[in-house]
Amino acid sequence: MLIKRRAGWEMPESQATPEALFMNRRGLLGAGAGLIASAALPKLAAAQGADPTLDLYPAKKNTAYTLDRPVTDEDLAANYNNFYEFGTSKDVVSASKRLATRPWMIAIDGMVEKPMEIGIDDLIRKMTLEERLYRFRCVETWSMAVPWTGFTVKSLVEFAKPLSSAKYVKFETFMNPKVAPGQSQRWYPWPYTEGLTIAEATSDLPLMVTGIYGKPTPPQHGAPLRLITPWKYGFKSVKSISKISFVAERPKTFWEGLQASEYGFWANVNPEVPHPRWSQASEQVLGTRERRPTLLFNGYAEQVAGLYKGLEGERLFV
Ligand SMILES: Nc1nc2c(c(=O)[nH]1)N[C@H]1C(S)=C(S)[C@@H](COP(=O)(O)O)O[C@H]1N2
Ligand SMILES: [Mo]
Repeated sequence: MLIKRRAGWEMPESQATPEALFMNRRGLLGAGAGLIASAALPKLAAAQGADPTLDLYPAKKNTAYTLDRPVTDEDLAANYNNFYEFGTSKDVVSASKRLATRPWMIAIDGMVEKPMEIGIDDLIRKMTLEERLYRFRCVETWSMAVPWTGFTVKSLVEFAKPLSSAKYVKFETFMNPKVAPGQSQRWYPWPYTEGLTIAEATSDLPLMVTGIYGKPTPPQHGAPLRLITPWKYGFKSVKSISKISFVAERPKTFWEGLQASEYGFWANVNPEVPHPRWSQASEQVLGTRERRPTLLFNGYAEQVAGLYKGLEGERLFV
């Protein structure tokens, strides 16, 4: 495969996958493509009206979360995105406008007292929105700092009432290749899937994000609902979620499905554990010339290190 060389920190995650793997995937994944229930498919966007939850913004600021750097410029964050469903470049703004984010159903299923489907606006109104400033760190080594609006994953878990047999929460992005051209590339293990342990999910930091910069999330940032886990690499923060499942087995994540040696389930930020193509010792702060030293757990060690006691044998930082 021809690999186009770019400045180190700009080399995208897409270059992780050797062509051989692409070819295998193409063969393996052909069969399942027709099985998605059409009722649940997000549609192509027509002229979309005002967001039905606009009255909830700006949400109350949670001042417990502070930054060690300025907030990233809004336009910059909104025009430098990873969203492979709409292309592998950082410029997905116009392509992602094809995604109709209303109506939008979220399935909550698996090991729960009562599986359900709930409209995004009903779900949001059952939860308490708050705004938090978080650092964000992509494995490609760029970083930003943004105000997210959302509700805690912990409150979602309480709402879903999982059975004690559930050990993980699995999050899946919508699936509709007619809207998201990237999903026609069948060598990727769509739908984009991520997961957390129940212990991680019910800790304080993870957010189900519905907004950014005091407004509902624009499509390119993962509307209408995405995950944010600020102590993990950005690929954990799955966008445009349509299904949340409580399961007993560790879910196979999208990037693990592509290249397990480079992208694992845990993906906790650690400056001392390099990725094969990126030293993780420092990060490039978006919109500045500044490189800052990477911090263990992206600076959130105090809040999350305890989650990994007894798991030292795991590949916690890949
Ligand atoms: N569904 C989906 N979610 C995704 C991705 C993706 O390609 N598809 N990219 C991930 C990666 S690698 C990063 S760094 C962040 C980028 O989030 P942002 O574009 O809002 O900054 O989204 C993550 N969530
Ligand atoms: Mo990323």
